This record gives sequence, C-alpha cells and structure tokens, in this order.
Amino acid sequence: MFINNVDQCQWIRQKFETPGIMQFTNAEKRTLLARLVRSTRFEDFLARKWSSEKRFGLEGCEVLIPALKTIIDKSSAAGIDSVIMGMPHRGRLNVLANVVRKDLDQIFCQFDPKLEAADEGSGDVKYHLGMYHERINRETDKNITLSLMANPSHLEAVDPVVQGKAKAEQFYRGDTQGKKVMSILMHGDAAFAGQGVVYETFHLSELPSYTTHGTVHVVVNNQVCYRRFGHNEMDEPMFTQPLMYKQIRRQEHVLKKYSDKLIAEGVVTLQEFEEEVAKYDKICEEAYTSSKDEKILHIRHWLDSPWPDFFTAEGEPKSMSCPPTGLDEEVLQHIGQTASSVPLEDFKIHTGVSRILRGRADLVKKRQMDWALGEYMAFGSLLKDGTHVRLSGQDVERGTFSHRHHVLHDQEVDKRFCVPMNHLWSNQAPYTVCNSSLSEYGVLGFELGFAMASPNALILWEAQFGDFHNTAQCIIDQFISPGQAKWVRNNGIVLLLPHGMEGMGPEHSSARPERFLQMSKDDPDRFPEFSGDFEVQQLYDCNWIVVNCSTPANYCHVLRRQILLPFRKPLIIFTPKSLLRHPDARSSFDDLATDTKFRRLIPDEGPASQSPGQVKRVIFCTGKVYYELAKERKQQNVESDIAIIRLEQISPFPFDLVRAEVEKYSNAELIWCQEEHKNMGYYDYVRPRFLTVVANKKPIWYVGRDPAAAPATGNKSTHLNELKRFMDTAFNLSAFQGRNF
Ligand SMILES: Cc1ncc(C[n+]2csc(CCOP(=O)(O)OP(=O)(O)O)c2C)c(N)n1
Repeated sequence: MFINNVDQCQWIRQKFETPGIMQFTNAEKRTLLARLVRSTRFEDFLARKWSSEKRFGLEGCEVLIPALKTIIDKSSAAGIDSVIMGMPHRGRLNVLANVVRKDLDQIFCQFDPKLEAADEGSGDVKYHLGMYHERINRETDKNITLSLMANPSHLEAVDPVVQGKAKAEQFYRGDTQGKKVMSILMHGDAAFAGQGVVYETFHLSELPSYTTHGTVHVVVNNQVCYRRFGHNEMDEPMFTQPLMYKQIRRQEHVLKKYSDKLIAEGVVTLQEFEEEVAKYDKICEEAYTSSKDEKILHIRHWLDSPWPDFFTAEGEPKSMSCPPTGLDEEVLQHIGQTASSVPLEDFKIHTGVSRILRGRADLVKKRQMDWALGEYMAFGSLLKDGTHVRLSGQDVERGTFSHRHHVLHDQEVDKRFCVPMNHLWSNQAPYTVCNSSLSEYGVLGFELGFAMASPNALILWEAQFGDFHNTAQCIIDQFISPGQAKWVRNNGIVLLLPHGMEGMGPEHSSARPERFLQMSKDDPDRFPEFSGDFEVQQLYDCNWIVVNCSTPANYCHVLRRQILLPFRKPLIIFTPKSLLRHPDARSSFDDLATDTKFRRLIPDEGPASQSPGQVKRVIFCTGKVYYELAKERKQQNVESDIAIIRLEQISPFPFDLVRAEVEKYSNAELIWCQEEHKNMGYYDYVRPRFLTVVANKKPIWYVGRDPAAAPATGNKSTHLNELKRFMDTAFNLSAFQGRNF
C-alpha cells in the first residue's frame, strides 16, 4: 500500500520499527498465553463434542483472539467504550465466546438439533448471529460495550453496515472525533482482495457524513498463518492441496510452541500452564452441562442492537396502534415558509433556486403543496418532535431532479452553505442531508447500519434512479427483506426509489417493483382476519412495506407513520419523477390536517362514486398512471361509468379496503392497470390477492404493456404508442367481453 502522508509514515515507523517494540513483559506474555489457551481449547472442545458439525474453526489462526483482545484493551485505555465489530464465519464462535463473552452454554445449546426456536421467523445458523454485551475490561477496569453484528454468508457485506452503526453511535453521542465509539472489521484474505464492497466501504472513510474517524481492519490471512482443516471441518483439503496439507499436518500447534517457549524462558511453569488449560476445559464442561438445561432457543438473546426503551421488557411493541399522522395548520405554515425562504442574511442564492423558492411560497399561500413541500412537511415535523432525519444518496442535497434544494449554496462565497431545514425551531432535532459517494451497495449498507442504532430516527436512502438499487441487491436480499426473520431485529430504513415510465429508455424507468413484491411475505391466498386495528396489525406481520404514493400529502403521511408506529419495518417507496412538477399532483393543507392519516387506498371520489351501482368498470392502479387514466377518462366523458381506485400501499395488500371497494361496485368488472410491462410491476402480486378478495368469483383483467425483456423501450414513439394502446383498452368497455377467465 502506498501512503503519501508523512505523518502516517512516521507513525508506522514508530509503532512497528522502533527497536524492541515487539518485546513483551512477562505479565504480557502470560496474558497472551492465557488467551491463546482459551482460543485453542475452545475449538478443541467443540471438535470433541460435535465432531461432525460445521463451525468454521480458527485452527491455524488462533492468534486472532489475543490480537482482538489486545486491540480492545488498548482502545479501552485510550477512552473507547463501545466497539462495533463485523466478521466472517472463520473463528466467529470463538470471538463470540472469548472476546464478546457470550455465555458458553448459549453457544453450546445452538448445537443441539432437538431444541425448538422460541421466536417467530426463520432464525439463522449459529455462525451468523450477532451479539451485544456490556462488560468490564479486565485490563483497564473500565466499562466497555462490545457488539458483533449479525451477518449473512455473503462475505464482506456486513462491512458498511458496521460502519453505519458506528457512525450513528458516534453521532448520537456527540463523539465527533471517534474517541468513544470505534469499529473493527475482520476479513478473510480472499474476500478482502476480491469483494468490491470492501473498496466501497473504504471509499466512505473520508466523507464527513460517513467517516468513522478510523477503523481497525484485521485480515485473518491464512496465506501468512494457515488453516489446519479445510474451508470447514467437513472438507478434505488433501483433495486439492495435498503437498501443502502434508506440511500443515506436520506443524506444531501455536499453543504448544508458545507454551514451550515461555516454560523454557521461565515465564510460566509447566504446572501453571496445565492448570490454565484445565481451568478453561472445566469452564467449557460446566457450560456444556448447563446447556443441556436449555429447553428452547431464543434468537432474541442474540440481538446486536437492542432498543430497550422502545420495546417492553419482553421485546414486544408497547402498543398495537398508530396515532393520526396529520399536522397543525401552524406547523404546516411554518415549515412551508422556511422551505420557501433563505434563513441566513447576506446569502445570495442562484436565480433558478430563487424561482423555485418563490414557487413554493405561492403554493404555501394557497395552502397547497407539491412533492418537495410534502417531503419538507414530513421531515420538518419529525425534527420538531425530536426525531433525527438523515437523507443519504447520490445528489440528494439538490435532488436528482433538481426539485429538493435542501442545501443552498451562496453564489458569491465559496463553500458557504445553508440548510434551511436546520433553521426550523431552536430546539429541533438535527437534520442530516448528505451526498454519498457513487456507491449503492456500500452506501445502502451504511444507512441500514445507521438505522440500527436508534428507533427514533428516520433514515432514508435515495437511489439516483430506482433501478440502481440492484447493485445493492445483497443488502436488500440478505438484510432488509429477511433481517427481522433471521435476527429478530427491527429496522425502519426507508428506500426512496425514483420510478416511472417516462419514455426515458430501458434504464432509469423501472425501480423493479416486482422484485420487492415478490419478497413480501403476506399470504396471497388468505384473507387476513385481525381482531384489532387491521392496518397496524398487518404492518406488524409483514417483512416490509411497499408503497407508491400518488399525492404529496400521502407521501408525507407515510413518512410520518414510519416513526409513529410502535415498531419498525423497512419502507420501500417508489417515488415519482414527472409528478414532482405535475400541476395535478398537488395536495391541499387539508389533506394533512390534524385528524388525517396515510391512505392505503384512495377511492374514487368523483361521479362514479355517487351511483356505484351504475358503474361498469373499476380500474385499480397505483402511482403515476392514475393521472394518465384520470385525464383520459375525462376526455372520453366516462366519469360515471368507470371508477378509478388508487392502491397507495401495495404491500401488505390492503385486503380490507379493496374488499369494501369491490363490494361497493358490485356490478362492475375489475381491471388492474399498470404502465409497466406485464411480467413486471405489480400485476403478479396483486392478481392472486384480488382473486382472494372476490373468492375467485370474478376475474381481474390486466391492462398495461405486453411482457418484455427490458423494462422500457428506448424509442419515444414506441413508448407513446404503447401508452395509447393500453389507455384505449382501459376505456374500451367491450375489451374483455366474452373472454373466459
Ligand atoms: C460473496 C460470497 N461469495 C462466495 C462465498 C462462498 N465462500 C465462503 S468462504 C469462501 C472462501 C473465503 O476465503 P477467505 O476470505 O480467505 O476466508 P477463509 O474461509 O479462508 O478464512 C467462499 C468463497 C461467500 N460466502 N460469499
């Protein structure tokens, strides 16, 4: 590695090249030996008790444990009191046992195939679970909190997550220099060299809103050390590396070598060494015996990020209801005015921005809001109530579509900025809006980690265009969708994914709703029955919430609901592009009045709803296509014949509200209309659910683009033709006559 910073080079010289720097005192040698005993005998114990179980042991790299413990001792002495760690499979159980100090019986009972799981969800294999533990550091006598983050098999994916959580802890504690909270990342040598997310994580290190002020990286390098067994204990390395493994088998264990050396030096006696070994073996045996008393497995005991004040002592939500998400007129006015002004004096903004702010002021005067103002209302009101809001992603400060402008730039003074959102109230929570590096995998992982630190924060990641989320697919598939099922951990991260077919070509059009919906776990074939609040209970049951809001007010409501809910679920929002400026896509302040709330479904409120028995067709849709449908219906003058209903929350599916609508328009045929291609979008998700609502008695016809391989055409005229064709079908009342379903 090339370092061009002289101070850093000097530091390395002093720490590593000073004569005698590698010499230990006798006390240090004894501590090192004792830690090596634990590290080695732990693996030996597991191998003896469960000889045919995978455990990804540390044999050959046992020094990892004393090395980590030394890093933690030194850090504790330097003032660190919280260490957040991420690591792969190799030696993980050993780290849990001997560094984090997870109770051994809790680890051992994980090997018992007969124990049933106490928690809902899938759970995870023992060498992926996380852990959180507050303890006294023996060397410094100071309190220290150690947490090892749960992670999937996907090597290095946890790196940015750890960094995000470390950054969040630093942020909430006001640890601006990283003197109290630090992270340690462990890597295998092959994964470290090969996985791009390592680079993406490093790349965040110097960005102000992402830096953790330094991270200790430990590479468990079995090219330098070695791996006594194969990849896992069931593998036979001689199949492929016979000569190397012959050599390895001849290697004496490091514990034997080091104990012989210390005995020869007179630092310890043979008897002392044997007593140390016997002492630890006894601890293991006793834990093994008590592990037999465990009747049930609690993943809850393996939480890496507990939120004790948010949940009850049993880890349950404190209620199963959500208050209205509306706001006082005064609050709306105040936020609206701040959003349309420059709070600093002598601050010259760009004329284009000035025009945008004037436009906002005009809207506020009319008690109206566009998308940017709706977002302002959500963020501003949460900040008022003490909730930190953090919006991260590429170009989010300005907004990819230049609609947001949360950071104003003085046109005459270099690097003079102003964030009006931080000038709302004197005692408000801080607002963080930060342009990320050009990364999705790393940055989404980081924000997910950030959202783990506290439930009282709205953490949002915005993709530049929604389809770019697929380069962060591992974070979505491995952490966001199944995180709670695997690790009983709530997370309220919000993904803002710009989506919509605007004739912009195959890229930049689709945020791939079908992928998120396919991973939603609500049952398509069963109408859920709840005794309490349907909306909240359904949200509690789901793995994530997928919405496509058609109005700024509903967007504001859903963001506020995210924080007012008594639990946390990831929220995926398909956000608009052309609707940001569409004159019809506006809301009145009345839509955010105090007693209002998020509308999971927006019924038809026009002539069709006045005489529902006369309505011949009900078109269900979601998102931007609503405006195209409404315009066409008006032009064709069929507003009494055709009802248009917007599904704003797609998943979990609002079965109760859809049923009410279907019953209301009992003589009408049902259509699902989407602008996406048939094998994409929402159709495959909504179809079986509609059929459940109508007990399979009626079809739900499809209107939209034909199936395709690419999400959109690159040709503008094809785009418009497709639109015209499906609009014609949507309003042709005989289109489905005589068809079987
Ligand atoms: C992203 C990803 N790709 C592939 C794998 C499959 N895999 C598991 S361990 C391993 C080898 C890792 O080698 P190294 O990083 O040197 O660690 P070691 O197991 O040798 O300690 C591979 C390829 C994985 N877990 N994650």
